[in-house]
Amino acid sequence: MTKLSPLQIERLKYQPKLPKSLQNGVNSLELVEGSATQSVRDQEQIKALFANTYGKPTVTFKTTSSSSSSEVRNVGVILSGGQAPGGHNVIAGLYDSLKNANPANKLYGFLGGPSGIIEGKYVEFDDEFINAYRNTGGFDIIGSGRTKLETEEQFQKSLAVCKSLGISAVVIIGGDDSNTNAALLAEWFVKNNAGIQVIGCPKTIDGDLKNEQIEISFGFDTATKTYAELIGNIQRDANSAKKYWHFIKIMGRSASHVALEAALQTQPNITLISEEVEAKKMSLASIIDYMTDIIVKRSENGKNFGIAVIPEGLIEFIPEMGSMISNLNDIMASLETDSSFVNASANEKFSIVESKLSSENAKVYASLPALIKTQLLADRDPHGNVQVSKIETEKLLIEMISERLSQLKAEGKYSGKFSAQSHFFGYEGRCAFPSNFDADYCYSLGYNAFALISFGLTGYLSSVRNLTQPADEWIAGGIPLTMMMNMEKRHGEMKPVIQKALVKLDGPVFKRLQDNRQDWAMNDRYLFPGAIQYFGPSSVCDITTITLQLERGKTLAAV
Ligand code: FBP
Repeated sequence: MTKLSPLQIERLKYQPKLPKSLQNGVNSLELVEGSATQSVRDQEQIKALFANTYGKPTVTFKTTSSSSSSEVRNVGVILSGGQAPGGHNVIAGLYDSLKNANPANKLYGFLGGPSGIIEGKYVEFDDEFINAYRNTGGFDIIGSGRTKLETEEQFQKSLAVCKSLGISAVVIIGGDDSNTNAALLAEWFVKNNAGIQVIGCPKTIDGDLKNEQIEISFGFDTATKTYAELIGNIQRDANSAKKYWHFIKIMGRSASHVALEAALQTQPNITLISEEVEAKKMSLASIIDYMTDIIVKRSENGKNFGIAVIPEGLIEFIPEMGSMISNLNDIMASLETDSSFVNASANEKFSIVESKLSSENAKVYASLPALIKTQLLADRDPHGNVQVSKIETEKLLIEMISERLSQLKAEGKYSGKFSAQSHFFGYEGRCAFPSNFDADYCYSLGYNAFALISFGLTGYLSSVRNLTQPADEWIAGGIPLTMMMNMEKRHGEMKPVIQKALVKLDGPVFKRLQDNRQDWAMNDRYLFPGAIQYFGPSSVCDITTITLQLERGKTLAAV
């Protein structure tokens, strides 16, 4: 038997909290329907593509005094996309809910992400299996993957696998792209009278799958607290040695929610926010100017050290880069399978790409260091996105700032010392033990997913709201997936996808950074959040993120 760490042993005993409405199990629930919904944009196109699942009402649950019996159901579950703390608890919540409703119910886990349902690779869960994973981080219980479920052949194969196991509902735990898959599969199953429901669960550390009904995706809470701990530690190191500038890139493929939250928790000297860069049309040169200016001013105050937080997706939001990358994504859709390109040398690849890009975009591409040019050509993800985690923006910025400082030195405008360290915090936070918040939230999402299934719903996202209140007061329900969709270009074609939530520049979260960043730049107001605490006072163990608190109109405790 595998040896467990002391924390693992204690966390296995933790009993996650549930909203009051779910505490008596799904057999004592009544469904409350809200009003009909429509997609966030492109209503006519989305309605035409989702003729059978479009326009459904939002739903919530109410407890009834009577308890109904529940028919036997077999359910399949898939973990999809990047890991996020709490995924195991979604499965544990789903399992407990389904077994509580009827002990004859079965839960199957598809292995390795969406490909598991296509290839018929699965496990059946039992108590012993589930119990070993309660309140643990990671997705290793069944693994994850990024296969996109979208073709007729994939749907047919999924149907055959579900039929062979007697599965009448599938739960897909994923981010915006994976829940787009869930919506497509739900629609296809209804259209083909398959009798199989599909329910999504909002996962992603990036925090960009949210809206009025989905307050936050799971994993964001734990991941940002983990990154904030690491930044705090580095800040103390920088403040002790006073010799390095630390450039810290933080995950968040598109939106900067993770960087923003980690910055609010730690108060570094510089925080870049991609959405602001895009809105202000800041060129790469102007970002370098902005950062260099702070570095020079701090140096004049005798501080040749500091902390800069950079969102992972920054490069795509710099207008000239974004336009070049979008052009490049279209070109790469065909070049990736072209053997003469695949086998070409690095320099040949650069020339081929430059010859295919528009002249403006080719100039931008050509101006980049070879390292970044190569990283920009790395494989796209299955959704056609450039994999920004592989682009070392933090190194690009360090290189360009060093050059600028050398120029200033030569002109007698800078006499400091610039020594930089680069860091990328991403994978460090995705599989941490879920915080109490994520442990409770995920368990509730999974438990609630079965409630949606038991009412025969399909094409819904499991929703648990009112999250800044104690778990007792959380509101469980469901949101039609089509409500969150719009049309976007993927792999060079317009496709229906769930709209990503980006940082709102007129919202309270960004405003908190904006109001403080000048002060934080020059005066060191570093905060040291320390490691996530699982046992101890509620004021330390149960607080949610600053983002969620501000977005829900809570007043923050003074810092
Ligand atoms: P999801 O959107 O699937 O949750 O993944 C988000 C993420 O963690 C990003 O922050 C990061 O860019 C990406 O995954 C990295 O993906 P991979 O694990 O494939 O390297």
